[in-house]
Amino acid sequence: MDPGGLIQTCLLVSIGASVLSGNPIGTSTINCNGGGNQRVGAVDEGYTGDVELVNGITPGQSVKLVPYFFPSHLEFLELSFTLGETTATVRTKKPLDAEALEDADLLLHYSVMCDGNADEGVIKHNNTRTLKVNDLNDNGPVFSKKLYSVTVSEIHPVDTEVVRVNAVDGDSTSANNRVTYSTVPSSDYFSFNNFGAFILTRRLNYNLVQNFSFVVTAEDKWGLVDTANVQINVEDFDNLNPYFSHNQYQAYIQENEASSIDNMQPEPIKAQDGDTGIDMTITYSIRAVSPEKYRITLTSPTLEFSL
Ligand SMILES: [Ca+2]
Ligand SMILES: [Ca+2]
Ligand SMILES: [Ca+2]
Ligand SMILES: [Ca+2]
Repeated sequence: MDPGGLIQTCLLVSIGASVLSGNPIGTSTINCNGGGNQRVGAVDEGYTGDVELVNGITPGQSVKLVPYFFPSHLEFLELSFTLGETTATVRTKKPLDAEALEDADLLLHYSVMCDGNADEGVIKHNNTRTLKVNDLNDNGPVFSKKLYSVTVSEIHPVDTEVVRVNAVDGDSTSANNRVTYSTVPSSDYFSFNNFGAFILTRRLNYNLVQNFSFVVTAEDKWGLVDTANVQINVEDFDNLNPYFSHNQYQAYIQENEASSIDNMQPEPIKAQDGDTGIDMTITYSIRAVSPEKYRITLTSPTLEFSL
């Protein structure tokens, strides 16, 4: 067998094994005399395990983990170190979360400090570290409400917005947190745009449709979804006239008699308002009497006939 091929094979096995064994993401050598800063590397969020192996600690020198810029970042980390040893290990206390690092550009900041004796006037130098935490798509969109219910007047202007839904995806990069919206069923009355807004596309008519129901879906690029319901209730507006059920009403009255007319045919005079969703008061009046020498008065809406 070719010896070169054998070496190559062994190396591949060795690299594979080191990943599986959970080696630290980065290694460094501490500088207790002047401090320093270093990028540890990058890792996907959710990672748990060793982050950094710190070498070069002088026997007897103590080191500690301290915050750098973002005190909250230390909630993810702890330092494993025993006095007298020359290495220390920074490891996770809990899974790394990209969303918790949004203010820091997804960089986890910390510092390993040489913990000199303050009484001796030793300067404690920061050895600052940054670890890039890659965002994964571990959040789906979430609607701000499960039910959006609005009431809109039937005279609401066409081409204007009626209601807008909103879903937020908690991921920290646009690749993972961009949301697209869709709705069912489609409607002749509304268009639905990708900002989550329902736009009225034709005049509403309370007498035809009193409410609309939709299901909206918000989806991120990787197929995580949330749904919500939208209810649009139409409110009647006083835009229609009252109308009589008959064109003509008839009654007979005895000669030389003044009385109330209560045998109206085909039925007592009654008008109804064209607007069915609001209780508008209807008032009646008599425009003209013919022949003019007779007088008819109206007592809502019974007719009183007088000579
Ligand atoms: Ca997360
Ligand atoms: Ca994420
Ligand atoms: Ca997402
Ligand atoms: Ca109306």
